Amino acid sequence: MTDEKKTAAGISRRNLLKTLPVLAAVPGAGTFFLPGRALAKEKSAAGWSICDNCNQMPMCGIRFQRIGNTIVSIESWKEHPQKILCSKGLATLQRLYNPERLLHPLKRTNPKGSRDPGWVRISWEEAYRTISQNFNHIKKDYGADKVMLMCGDPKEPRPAVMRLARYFGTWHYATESSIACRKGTLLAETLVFGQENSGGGCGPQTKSYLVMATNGAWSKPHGWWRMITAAKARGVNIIVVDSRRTKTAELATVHLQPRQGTDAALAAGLCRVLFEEGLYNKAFCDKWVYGVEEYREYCRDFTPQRTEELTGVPAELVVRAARLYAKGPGSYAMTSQSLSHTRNGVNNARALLCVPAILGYIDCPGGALFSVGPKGYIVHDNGLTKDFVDYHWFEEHKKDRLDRDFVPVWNATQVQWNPNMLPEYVKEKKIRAFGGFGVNVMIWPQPQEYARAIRDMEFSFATDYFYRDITHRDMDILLPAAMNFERYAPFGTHGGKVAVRTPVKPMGEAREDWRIALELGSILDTPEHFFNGDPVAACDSILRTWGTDYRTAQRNLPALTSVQSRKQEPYKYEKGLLRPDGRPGFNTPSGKIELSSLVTKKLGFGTIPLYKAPWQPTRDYPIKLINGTRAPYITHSKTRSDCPYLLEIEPMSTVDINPKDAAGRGIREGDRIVIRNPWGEAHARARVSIIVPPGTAGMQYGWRGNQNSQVLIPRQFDPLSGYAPYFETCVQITKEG
Ligand SMILES: Nc1nc2c(c(=O)[nH]1)N[C@H]1C(S)=C(S)[C@@H](COP(=O)(O)OP(=O)(O)OC[C@H]3O[C@@H](n4cnc5c(=O)[nH]c(N)nc54)[C@H](O)[C@@H]3O)O[C@H]1N2
Ligand SMILES: Nc1nc2c(c(=O)[nH]1)N[C@H]1C(S)=C(S)[C@@H](COP(=O)(O)OP(=O)(O)OC[C@H]3O[C@@H](n4cnc5c(=O)[nH]c(N)nc54)[C@H](O)[C@@H]3O)O[C@H]1N2
Ligand code: SF4
Ligand SMILES: [Mo]
Repeated sequence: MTDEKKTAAGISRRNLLKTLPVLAAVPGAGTFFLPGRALAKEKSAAGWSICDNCNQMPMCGIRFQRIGNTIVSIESWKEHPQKILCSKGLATLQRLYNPERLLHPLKRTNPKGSRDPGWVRISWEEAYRTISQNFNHIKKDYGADKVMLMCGDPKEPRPAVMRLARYFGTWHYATESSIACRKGTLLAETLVFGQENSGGGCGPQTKSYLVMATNGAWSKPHGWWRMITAAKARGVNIIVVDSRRTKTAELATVHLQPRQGTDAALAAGLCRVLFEEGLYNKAFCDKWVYGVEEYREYCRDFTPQRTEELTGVPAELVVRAARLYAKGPGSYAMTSQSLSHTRNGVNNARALLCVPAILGYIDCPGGALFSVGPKGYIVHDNGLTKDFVDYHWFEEHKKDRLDRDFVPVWNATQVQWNPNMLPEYVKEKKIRAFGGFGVNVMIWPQPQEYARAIRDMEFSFATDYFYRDITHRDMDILLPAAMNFERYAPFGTHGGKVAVRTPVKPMGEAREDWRIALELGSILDTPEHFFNGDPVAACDSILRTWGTDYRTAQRNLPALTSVQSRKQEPYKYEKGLLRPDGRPGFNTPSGKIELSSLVTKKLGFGTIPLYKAPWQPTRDYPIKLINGTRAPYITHSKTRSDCPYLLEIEPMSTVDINPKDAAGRGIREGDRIVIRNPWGEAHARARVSIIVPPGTAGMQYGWRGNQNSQVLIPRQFDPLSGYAPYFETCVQITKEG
């Protein structure tokens, strides 16, 4: 890319560089720095923060050098358990000083739908006054539940925003996880095991490891990649179930490559081998697993040959993988999304979970241990603690939520609302106002319908780092969010240790999301519930229950601070440690692991996880598209414009296409291509690669304009999770022009 070339947001590289004395990237050295000549006379000091550039949770540790209030270099925080910054982590410094950042509150002055919203700068006071007047008016006239609050993929604002929803009084609180991300596969775990776990680790006693549709080499380059390469070196049998030949799959002892959306058939085939050959753990099943006979009966038809026909996985590999995995103790990794992105997604994930379940690999030494944390900590909800967000209140109001008819199983099991029918709710005036923290309408299939829903609301506001045209143009108020280097909250939790930060002052008038949520809460409700708007006091309310506080933890830096935490132990189900009533067993209706779910049965959604044939390729649309596989240097929509350094690696939407499919279409590496199906059309360029098998294409979603692949996805949802079929649609790919 030349200096003059504009990025997606219209920032030129020269423009960016002008804001800084010199900006140099030295990824090889693991340091990203700007040796500022103008700043050189002041003394430099060290500081610590946490990377948020793949939005996983408070994740990898960052050590930085500052001169005055300017951060001049960042590197890995060596005392932190997640200590190797990837390219996206190093690029957060470039994001921090990006001249396109939102730095002041803005309000629109032209009517919604105008080409130019007419943004003008306003004070924080005016912004808060406008938001509270509008929210209170809707609350008074129609009820607080007509206001929706939402966090996009950014996980860090969530506890404060959920608390805001609770005390404002709306149970219509949604996150990217209740739209499309990890809650779908966690729902599968909840139905089978009675709780979320997100897979298990691969510890010293683990002998076999089943990787269920995650390419952690690229999506979790922190601890997970180190863990699995160490496992490989120890001789652990790694079985990877992935439709593509990924970097993770290349480590595998056996790679099972099912066609997308066929995992329930593959799982039934694997279980059949385990049942028929007597390899399953009969004693464990007799005592702790419900529905074994029903599922075993169902699996009978899934002979290795039939499994091959349905999934494309060679029969002999099905048998080999089952036998190998049975040489346990074994554990498993679970994708945080890919399996749930087909119309049968939750059942595909549930079916794969039956494999470790019937082998008894759950919560045992070397198996998938259920994770534990400090008191009340919700490991997979980023809600920090149940008390902080008042889970109980959200549980009580599940029955009042709008998703009750749309996705009854979701509604019965989740505290977060699934808002995927938003366009309909807005038309019916069931939702009238919107408050979003780091939201992106492109997360949804047919995003233009959701953008219209936001436009048709009576009032809406959002906080973000940047102005995002498609999401923000029809909002009423925009608020500038402070970045990871500029905020206190939240802290990171890593087992029994917490990581806190020493932030610099935010640029412009940006404020941290927690502060915005707490200040709004103080106005809309009462300051006592919102720590008088102080994020550190809010963190302290949690940390004190764990035996420490923010300032103490800051004094311990760079060491992390140990907190009171439950110790990890196996066989928690035998000791009554998994159920709220303290009785032995799993937290399911039967008290056992449920291959046959009493929850889905009660709600009329069947019992065992059945295979349902996914959409099949046709003559007109012969290629199955995986619209959303992760690339190592991209996160969703955002890194496209915020970090020009990353954009140089991949400057436009790039689609992996198999050499056979490419040759048949006269497509060569780098050619411009068009992807079409009955729902839409998107442009991209081709990367000819064997990472995808013939008949499959893969790409990372999130590009804007005519590269927006989200228009290819229909609004047809998995009846259990309400998630869209991002990984199931069939397309035609042709050379442009
Ligand atoms: N086709 C397809 N669609 C998908 C997926 C897929 O694989 N394929 N994946 C789904 C999944 S798993 C996910 S997680 C979502 C991605 O979810 P998205 O919501 O698309 O995620 P991002 O683009 O990372 O970020 C959203 C916005 O938050 C802003 N932001 C980032 N950090 C902060 C912060 O700390 N505070 C504030 N206020 N703003 C912030 C960013 O600038 C950006 O505008 O997409 C889902 N949709
Ligand atoms: N670099 C980077 N890292 C990220 C993110 C990012 O945007 N960029 N996003 C973060 C987020 S929000 C999430 S949710 C995670 C997701 O992280 P991962 O779970 O690793 O997600 P993906 O890479 O989308 O999908 C994993 C694999 O699923 C395979 N797959 C697709 N469909 C099927 C199927 O039907 N069956 C089987 N067996 N395999 C299938 C794909 O080939 C792909 O290799 O990554 C997180 N980490
Ligand atoms: S993996 Fe990379 S982007 Fe994600 S938190 Fe770590 S350094 Fe940041
Ligand atoms: Mo996600």
